[in-house]
Parts: sequence; structure tokens; C-alpha cells
Amino acid sequence: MRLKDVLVPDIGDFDSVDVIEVLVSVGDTIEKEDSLIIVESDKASMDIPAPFAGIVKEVKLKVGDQIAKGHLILTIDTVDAKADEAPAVAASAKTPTPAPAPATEAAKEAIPAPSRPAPAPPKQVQPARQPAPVGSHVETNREKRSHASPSARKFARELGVDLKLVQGSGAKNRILNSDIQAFVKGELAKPRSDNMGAGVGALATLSMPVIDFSKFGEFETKALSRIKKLSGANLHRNWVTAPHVTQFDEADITDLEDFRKSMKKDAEKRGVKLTILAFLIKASVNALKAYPNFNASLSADGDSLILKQYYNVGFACDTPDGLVVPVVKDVQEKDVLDIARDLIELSEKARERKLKVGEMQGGCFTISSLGGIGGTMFTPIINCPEVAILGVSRAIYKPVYNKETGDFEPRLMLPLSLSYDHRVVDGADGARFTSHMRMMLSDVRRLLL
Ligand code: CAO
Repeated sequence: MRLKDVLVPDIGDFDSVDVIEVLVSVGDTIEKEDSLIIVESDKASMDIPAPFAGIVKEVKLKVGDQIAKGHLILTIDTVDAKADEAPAVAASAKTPTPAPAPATEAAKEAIPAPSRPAPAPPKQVQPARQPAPVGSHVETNREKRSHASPSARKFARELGVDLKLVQGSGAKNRILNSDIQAFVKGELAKPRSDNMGAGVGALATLSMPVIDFSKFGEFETKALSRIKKLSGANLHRNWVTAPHVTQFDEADITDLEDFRKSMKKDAEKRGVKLTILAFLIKASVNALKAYPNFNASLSADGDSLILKQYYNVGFACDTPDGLVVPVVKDVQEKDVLDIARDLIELSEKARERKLKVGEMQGGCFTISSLGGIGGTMFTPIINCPEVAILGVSRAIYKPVYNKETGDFEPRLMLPLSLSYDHRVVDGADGARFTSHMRMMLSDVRRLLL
């Protein structure tokens, strides 16, 4: 073992400077010129590099210490590492013999000047450092800190930015001031969920790691559509603010489907495509009337319930640009054919990007039908400030036991998934609502009354 002390070099015109970062710890293997600490004066911050390679045995200062020229930074064991002497080694301070010299007798080495002294850089100024070769122990230590100049670090500290989260665009991924600015802009542009405090305190989530996907294979980047960005932010807010419960049920729509098919030709003559969705909208308004808490919104202060006297039902519509929710207005005044007509008009407009803002506003309840596509069940996200949404999956024939005949009969069963906001709706009412829907859809006469 050959121990050498590393002292603070000439730091220019300053009596003392503050230690703002200690970049190494005991046991670290370091190369000559690796940054050891960062110090800051009232004018600038600067790295202090290692004068030689070795293994750190003791660190003699900490963040917040005030230090001056000659102050002991740390002790390095230079035996196992290649002791590449710094050019500015003071002859009088050199260790006369190699190990086993005790630490107290360790040689006092002068070291190169800081990498960026200010205001007047002396001739010992070191150039900006580059990372050590990948795979070395030093690289592992460096991974803990980001590759940035002292001024960029200072800038990040002033803005409260954690450099580990910033992607560098400079040479060898060095983080530039412009990267920090771009990071802050990006963070500010992200949707906030201040309303319920999600994302803060105990609910705070880990930030998503920045992953270099090219390490795993080829890929291409495709920008999200404006609709996807908007609906994504809304869906996220709704998901984290409303405590969701999803009630599942099945409705026997065998008779309804027979009726729909019998009406289909007639409807087509009138220019209308009659799908199950029109009947579902009609049935849902009947259920909303029976259970008014579902036709409601929480007031902005969360202290009361706004019970609506109108019945507007939105439906999720899949478009090439993403999901939109047009609203069928005043359903209580419409028959099934009127509703089917509105569905065609609104979904065509949605797909041609011709929907007006007003045609997507004022909804009381939403239906998301994936029945034309497939699937057995799903849990839809509430379209806040509405308090419930009905998910509909593909109807299939199932054997259903008939108590009167004692036989199993093939019945067309429609899966229903009702997600509701548990702040407003109790579980019992959730089950009552889907039971009501089941009853309405199973008896077409009731539905059309
Ligand atoms: N079970 C079985 N068949 C169904 C069905 C169901 N639940 N729902 C619809 N069908 C049938 C229709 O009756 C129609 O059959 P016919 O041609 O014999 O009449 C066929 O499937 C196609 O229906 P459709 O999808 O064209 O019409 P629709 O009124 O049922 O739906 C619309 C219209 C706009 C809701 C739909 O086109 C759509 O965009 N669905 C996607 C909604 C979505 O993305 N939701 C997810 C939101 S959450 O991410």
C-alpha cells in the first residue's frame, strides 16, 4: 500500500470555496484527472481532478465544507493502480519510499488546478473531461452522476433539475444548458393532476426511465395524433381522480336481436342502419331515470351532486386519429330510429374529422361498445365529470337454464361492464343499474314503451 494525500490546488483569487458535490467515495478506483469534487465560489463552479490514479482510501471532506488551497481532500492508495504522477507534483512533498508507509506519513501531493477556475483561469486549467472507457470501475462510479459541465450543473441546481433525468445532446451525451431548458419545458407541458393531489406525497409515482431502445433492436418513432394526446391526458386524469369500480352483468338480448333483424330492412328503407347500440342508448336513459345518481356530476368543490334533468348519452367512436366521444342529445325525446340516425351522422362526422365541439359536449353518461369487434369483458374508464360508463362486449349464444321447462336453451347473451365513480355511486346501486339494464334489454316491449 502506498498512500498519498490529495490537496486542494491553487484556486485562483479565492480565500475559500464551498464543496457542492463529492463525486467519489471510499473504495472507488479512479483514473488520473477523474473529477473528485466540485467546488463553487460566488462567481463560478469548478471540478477538482485527481492528480493520479488509485483507490480512494479516505474522503476528508463533505458537501458544505469551506475549503482553501492546501486543504486535504482525500487519501489515495496508488500501489495497485498505475501511479501516473501529475506534472505539478511538488518535489518536497513526494513520498520518499513506496508502501508500507503509514497513512499519517503519506506524501502530500500538489495536484493540477481545477478544470474551470474563475474568474482568471491560470495556466494549469484542465480541459473538459470525457468519460472513462465503458466497463471500468470508474465508469460504474460515473454512471451515478451525469456528464455535464460545472456551469450546466449549477444551472440545473438553480432550476431544481435532477441531471439523472436529463438526456444530453452534446458530445458523448454531455448535458448542455439547452438540454436542461428542454427538460424543464417538457416537464411543464406535462398534464397536471392538481385536483386530487395525485402524483404528490404518498401517491407520487416513479418517473418513467429514459430507455435507449436502440440497444435492443431497430425501431421508428411515430408522433401521437392531437386527438390521442388530448384523450390520453383526459383518460389519465379520470383514471387517477375517480375511484373506479366495475360491475359485470349479462343481458339476454335474444328477443331484442330478433326484433332488430325484423326491423332492419324497414329501417334501411328509411336510410337508417339499426344496430344494438341504438337500443342500448334507449335502455340506458331508462336506467338513468330510475337511478338519478348516475345522471349526475360532482360539484367542483366535491360537496354536492349536480343532478341533471336532461339525458344526453355519449358513445365512444373509434376513428383513424383515435378515440372521440360524440353525444346524442335529448335521448328522452327520441325513438330508436331517431337515435340510430344520430349515431350514423355523428360517427360519420367523427371519422371525417367534422365534429363540432358542441357535438362532443354535454354528455351525462357514456357507452363504449366493442361488440362489433370482439372480446368478452373490459373495464372502461369513466368520462369525467360523468359518474359512470357502460362497456359493451360481443354478444354470444350461451346455454341458459329455463326454470319453467327445466331445459337449457341457447340464448344470445350480451356482456355489460359498468364502471362507476365510487364517490358517487354505491356498489348496491351499481348492481341495481346493470340489473335494470338487463331487464330493459331482455324485454323489448318495455324498452319501446
Ligand atoms: N354483439 C354482437 N354484435 C354486435 C355488437 C355486440 N355487442 N355490437 C354491434 N354488433 C354488430 C352490429 O349489430 C353490426 O352487425 P350488423 O351488420 O349485422 O347489423 C356489426 O356488429 C357492426 O356494428 P358497428 O360497430 O358498425 O355499429 P355499432 O352501432 O355497434 O357501433 C360505433 C358504432 C361507432 C360505436 C363503433 O363503430 C365503434 O367505433 N366502436 C368502437 C368503440 C371503441 O373504440 N370503444 C373503446 C373505448 S375505450 O378505449
